[in-house]
Amino acid sequence: MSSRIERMYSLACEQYAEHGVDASSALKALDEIAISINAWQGDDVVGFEETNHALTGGCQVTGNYPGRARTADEVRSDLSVALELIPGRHRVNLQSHQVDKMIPGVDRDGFTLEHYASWLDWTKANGLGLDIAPAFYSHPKLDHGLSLSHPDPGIRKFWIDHGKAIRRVAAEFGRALGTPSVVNFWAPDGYKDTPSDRYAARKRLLESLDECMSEPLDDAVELDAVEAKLFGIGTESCTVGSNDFYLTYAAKRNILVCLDSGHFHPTESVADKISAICCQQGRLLLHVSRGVRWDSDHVLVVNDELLSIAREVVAYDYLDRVHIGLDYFDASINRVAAWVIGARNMQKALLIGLLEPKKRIDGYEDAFDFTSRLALQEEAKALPWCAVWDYYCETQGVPIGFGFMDRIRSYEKAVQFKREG
Ligand code: RNT
Ligand code: ZN
Repeated sequence: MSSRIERMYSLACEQYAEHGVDASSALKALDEIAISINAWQGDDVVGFEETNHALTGGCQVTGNYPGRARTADEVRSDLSVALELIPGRHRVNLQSHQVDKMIPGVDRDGFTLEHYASWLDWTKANGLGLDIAPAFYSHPKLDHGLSLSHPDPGIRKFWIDHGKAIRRVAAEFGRALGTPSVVNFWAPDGYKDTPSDRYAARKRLLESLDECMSEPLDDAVELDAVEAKLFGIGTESCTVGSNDFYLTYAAKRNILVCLDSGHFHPTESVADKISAICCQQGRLLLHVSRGVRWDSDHVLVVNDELLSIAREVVAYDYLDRVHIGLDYFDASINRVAAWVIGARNMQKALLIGLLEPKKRIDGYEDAFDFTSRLALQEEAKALPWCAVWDYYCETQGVPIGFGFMDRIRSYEKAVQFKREG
């Protein structure tokens, strides 16, 4: 180990100790947090169904950086490089159209484990968890922008059967890997202009979801989550699955609500929602993302929003109940780098939260000394978390700082730039 990193770490430990914080326990806690990595960043949310389904449903990918993964094998190869550069042990999160292979005559409503067999083998061999989301978009059965809430029972049935199929696949993932697979339901359904009957659309969505989840599955192998969105491209006036709809739905059905940090009004604090939900409901799924103007899916940067979300996640010892997933897709930069930058930023933000002198700040709050609370919260921002982060990377055998770009440059030259189309 380089002595500079060690010296800086030990000085940082001293400084944190003066604030009553044990930096080595913070690192231990960080090391236990598995982040679910968004596999769809690797293929621009295109999937591998060997069809020409256009990308629909408001998921807008922009950019033409070379090297998009064209098969599940290529995504796994790219993910392996990313995972070499991200400290800790993590999970992989799939969109259901990221199949290993298609079986002739079988559409999404009939997907089984066979469609994902290599995903399971690969995650098992690498000690990773595996999550999955049914894709209710980019398919001709998404009609007039509607899937689970479509007025036609035949179309609804197709999507309901897809939801059911993916839950079964997930249960098999969970059983095989010994960690529950989180199934996230996000449907793009909505209206560009003012609908005449929001109620009927929501009633249909509700009934479809109930049917999707009608098969009882053990929490030890599968967990259901539902994700709302304020608006999307083409659904500016009404999203059927709004926040109020899903918050109520999740509470009544005792399932997870998924908060995507790019899916709310920009002045709304997602960080503030976490304790509000966790103090009443069991578990929570986060899709950590970065909204920029109308887009909800930029790569994570360490900004105030990310810091406050991470701080709220680690502050109250309920890490076992909050599942952290990344959700973004950027095709204008190297896609492996997008994973590495976003995941490492998530981890940095969690570490900064874990290193907060919370006991002292709590003490001031308990004494109604709000002046000292503010003063210490601000001083804490300048504590040397970076020395602790570098030490963690070093002990985990991953590159320190910008060093990870060397591996990405050599990989894109050797592998990604050789891909065509
Ligand atoms: C879309 C949702 C959803 C997607 C994935 C790709 O707005 O955030 O989670 O990002 O289905
Ligand atoms: Zn999301």
